[in-house]
Amino acid sequence: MKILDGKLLSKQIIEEIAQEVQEMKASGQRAPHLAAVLVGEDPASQVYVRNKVRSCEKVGFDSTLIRKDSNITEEELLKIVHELNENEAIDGFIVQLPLPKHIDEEKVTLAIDPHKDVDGFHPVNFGRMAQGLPAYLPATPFGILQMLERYDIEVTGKECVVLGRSNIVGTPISILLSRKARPGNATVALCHSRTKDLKSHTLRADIIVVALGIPEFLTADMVKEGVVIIDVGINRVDDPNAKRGYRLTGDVKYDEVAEKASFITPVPGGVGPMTVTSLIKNTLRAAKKEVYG
Ligand code: BQF
Repeated sequence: MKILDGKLLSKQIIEEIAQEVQEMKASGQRAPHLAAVLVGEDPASQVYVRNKVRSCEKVGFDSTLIRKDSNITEEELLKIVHELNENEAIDGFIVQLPLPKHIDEEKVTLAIDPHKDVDGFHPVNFGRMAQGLPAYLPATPFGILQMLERYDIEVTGKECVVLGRSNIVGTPISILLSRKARPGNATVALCHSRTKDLKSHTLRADIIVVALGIPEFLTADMVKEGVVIIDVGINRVDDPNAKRGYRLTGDVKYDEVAEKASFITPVPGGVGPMTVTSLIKNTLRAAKKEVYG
């Protein structure tokens, strides 16, 4: 079994991007600039946004963090989005999800200019992605693709099973893995809560992507020998022995599944760091006008 070390890989990619930013600056260009809007005090969201700002600092990007109280109105938030759309000093921006219940996430996502949508959540980017046109890819699927590529894991012709059909992970990764592209050309089954006989699918899979948000859902009896496991889950489970009173666990029962797997991502330190690095990559592409010209 080999560990897919997302932490190490993302460090390498961060160094590559830092090098490129240095060269951009040396040739008189300004640094890429990412803005992030964080609404409220959700502890996980605060960690995620901090990770993103820190990564900007590491690569030499400018970053702007806009923090708003959870009682901000939808109208006020939309105004901030419109200002960021118009601000020529900002190459790309994100609105950290989830948003408070009184704000319509779909409405906010639709208000983001697709040219600056470095999270790749706008339906225009989703549609372009699905048609194989240049697009900002959603960060987690993009991170998974880079991981498969850099670890030289063959995808063409393989049987892939994706568990979970969210708009930001399950659905897009199933499209990307089945696309006529590299990595791609896999045969993909997208499984979910209504799937009948899930085990019959997972048992024949060469590659399994688990994005359910259910701690330790995938167990050893559900997979075949030599399977590649991509665990997208980041679940906080109570643990009285842990420093903060909880520990992080994925959607995979790691110890037992690892014994059968050829490759497996750990949690933490697997897909998570790759997600953040992919956002940085998208911001660089925005600054270089690589996607929309
Ligand atoms: C790690 C996210 C669910 C919902 C909204 C490193 C991150 C996480 C884990 C991180 C995530 C998950 C992010 C690790 C950003 C990934 O070492 O394992 C980094 O910062 N993520 C997000 O912005 O929104 C989410 C998961």
